[in-house]
Amino acid sequence: MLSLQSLHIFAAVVFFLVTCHAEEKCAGTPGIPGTPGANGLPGRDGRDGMKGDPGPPVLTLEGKITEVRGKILATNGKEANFETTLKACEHASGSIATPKDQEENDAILAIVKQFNRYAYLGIRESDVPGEFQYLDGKPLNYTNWHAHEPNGKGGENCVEMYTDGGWNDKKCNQYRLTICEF
Ligand SMILES: [Ca+2]
Repeated sequence: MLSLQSLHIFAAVVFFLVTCHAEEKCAGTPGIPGTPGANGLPGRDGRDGMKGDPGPPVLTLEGKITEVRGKILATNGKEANFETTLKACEHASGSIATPKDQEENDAILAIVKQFNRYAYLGIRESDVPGEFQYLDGKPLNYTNWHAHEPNGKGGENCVEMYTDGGWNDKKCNQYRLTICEF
């Protein structure tokens, strides 16, 4: 049985996924050439979107959506730079995936592994080089840095998740799997 809040979240997630299918605007700026591999995925999604009835889109969510303690994590399967990822998530009334503990990190990792693509997280370097914080400026209460990371010292302002769940500070202009939370 779904609560009203769950329905709102579900609607936001479906909007996020279906909108991306229809408009194909979630893969970054058209001016920068994408890799051929990245272009292949949106094509498959497009066929699903054309069916239009509520059944098939739900089926396509398998592996794209997971839930941890009421927080829903979803990917549209697209790769985008950090800023574009932020916009895509906000456009869907969500925000970029931000692991606040091991359980949430594992849930994001499940999607990262499913797509075998690194993903940006909702964490950014502060004004102090080497110190990272949440996007609202609050200090991190959980970290899962990969060995010898962070090592950018002011030159790598974003954070990506590796396919083993470890974090790496990274430049913000790379193409990474878009994962939002709702
Ligand atoms: Ca690094």
